[in-house]
Amino acid sequence: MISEKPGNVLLNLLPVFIFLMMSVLSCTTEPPTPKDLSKENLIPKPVSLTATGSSFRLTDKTGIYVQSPAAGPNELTRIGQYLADKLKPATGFEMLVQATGQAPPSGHIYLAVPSNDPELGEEGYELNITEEQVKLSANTPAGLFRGLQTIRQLLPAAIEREELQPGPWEIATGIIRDYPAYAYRGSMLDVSRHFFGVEDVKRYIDLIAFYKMNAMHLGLSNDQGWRIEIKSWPNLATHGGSTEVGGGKGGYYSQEEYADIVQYAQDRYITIIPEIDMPGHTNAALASYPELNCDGQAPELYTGIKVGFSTLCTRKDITYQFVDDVIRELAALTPGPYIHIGGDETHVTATEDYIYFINKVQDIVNAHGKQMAGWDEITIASLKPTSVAQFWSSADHAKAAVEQGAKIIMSPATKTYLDMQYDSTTALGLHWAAYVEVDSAYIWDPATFVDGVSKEDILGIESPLWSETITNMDEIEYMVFPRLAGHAEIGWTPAADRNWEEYKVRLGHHKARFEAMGVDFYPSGLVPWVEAVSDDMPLKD
Ligand code: TNX
Repeated sequence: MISEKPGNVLLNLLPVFIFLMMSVLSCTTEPPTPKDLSKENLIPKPVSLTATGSSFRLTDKTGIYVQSPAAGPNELTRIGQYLADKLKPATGFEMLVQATGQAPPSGHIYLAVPSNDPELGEEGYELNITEEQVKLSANTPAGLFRGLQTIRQLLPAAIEREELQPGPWEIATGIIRDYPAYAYRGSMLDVSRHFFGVEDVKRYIDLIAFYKMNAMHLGLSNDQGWRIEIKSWPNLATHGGSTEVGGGKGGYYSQEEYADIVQYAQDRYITIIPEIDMPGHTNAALASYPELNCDGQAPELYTGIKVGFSTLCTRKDITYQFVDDVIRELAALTPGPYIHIGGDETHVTATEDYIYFINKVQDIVNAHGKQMAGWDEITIASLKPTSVAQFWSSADHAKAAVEQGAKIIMSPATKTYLDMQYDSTTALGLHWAAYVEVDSAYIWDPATFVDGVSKEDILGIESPLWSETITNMDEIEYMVFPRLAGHAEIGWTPAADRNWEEYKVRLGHHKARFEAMGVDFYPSGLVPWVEAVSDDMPLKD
């Protein structure tokens, strides 16, 4: 054992000393620092903002008040506690969360619902910041939750750090009124080509929540793996989930673990959209149960990255018994409205068999109380207006959705596929659709991308991360960031307010936030990255 030298002990105490000094300073009644709300680098950019030039300062006396009893004190208290927990590590402040029937005293954060403000809709919020109070109001708890992300972004980036930081913790004063352009703003993580555990999925959820997304699509099955326990067909997970691309050990979520993910997402007002891909992309299921194959022979498990070679046997009754059991168990675990049935790249399914299959599966999904979502190929079947087509490449399929009155989720591969390489030097990912640099991922408009598909036909936008080449959380983050921030803005901010030249400057300031959150990101040469300012730096490494 090496004993510590006295000098080292003093050095180790330095952060504590600085913190004590800052605490003393923050207790004195200094005048508020002038600050310009319009210079803050918010992503997504808010719909409207008025700056009033001063600031509100968080101190160890600041509390969080939630309006009670509206919408049930428990839910609002939980949201207030979420904010308190986010702010605590870096500030060291133990913010007390308390319910109140009246306007709270000066010096605090106040969360209020409902605000009966139709313009704000389901997820909008109004943030009214004065020297005396930060008041966040919304029609719904979901709206408050989105607004809390704005409060995080208005604080110095160091607020995201896990260790104590010096502050000061000031928020520019003014009024923000903000609400999303599209109802659906999501991302997909393919957990089947490579398996990612519960903690990785939760981190992904937290990261998309920071950019106000509200949907997380999980690719739970594919040729290379089946990742969710199905109690009535147990081999799906135990055998079908036992490997992954490259031959690693794979894995699957037990129903309890999956329910935990769903709850974690729900607490962040994020809907989980589970996908079981069929009738193609089914080798893992076919390998687990021979009776699902037309010839009754189970194939070997598959660990390569080819697509389009497998199909369920669409004319066997047992196939629909299987689909019914899987959808029933999944629907019971799914509070959200959609079950995604894949339906893509069925190169070895005859077209008439494919249409027959999708029509039957749509009925099964509906019978279990859910709406069917599927990749754009499903539009060649007879879609109900409640079904949703996810556009990834075919304009004709997108138009077929519109003709049938079904809504569209926009995921053009050339713009939103997060597994597409940034350029020819990117080590991870693929490039069959395009190289997608950070500017290209941002510069497009869902409402004009496909001729004949307009904003009213579109539910929203989603960025999928396919995981053939992605094996761990660092690699996930590198492909997702910073492109996902741009996709989040496309889904939230009106098209007329979006401009790459202005956006890239705001994005440049998010470098400090990525670093504070420990997010591994691609430092594109197209973005004017801004180094963290000194008060955003950690006190120690
Ligand atoms: C196409 S897009 C696929 C996926 C692959 C992806 C790789 C779509 C609906 N299917 O199976 O993982 O390309 O980029």
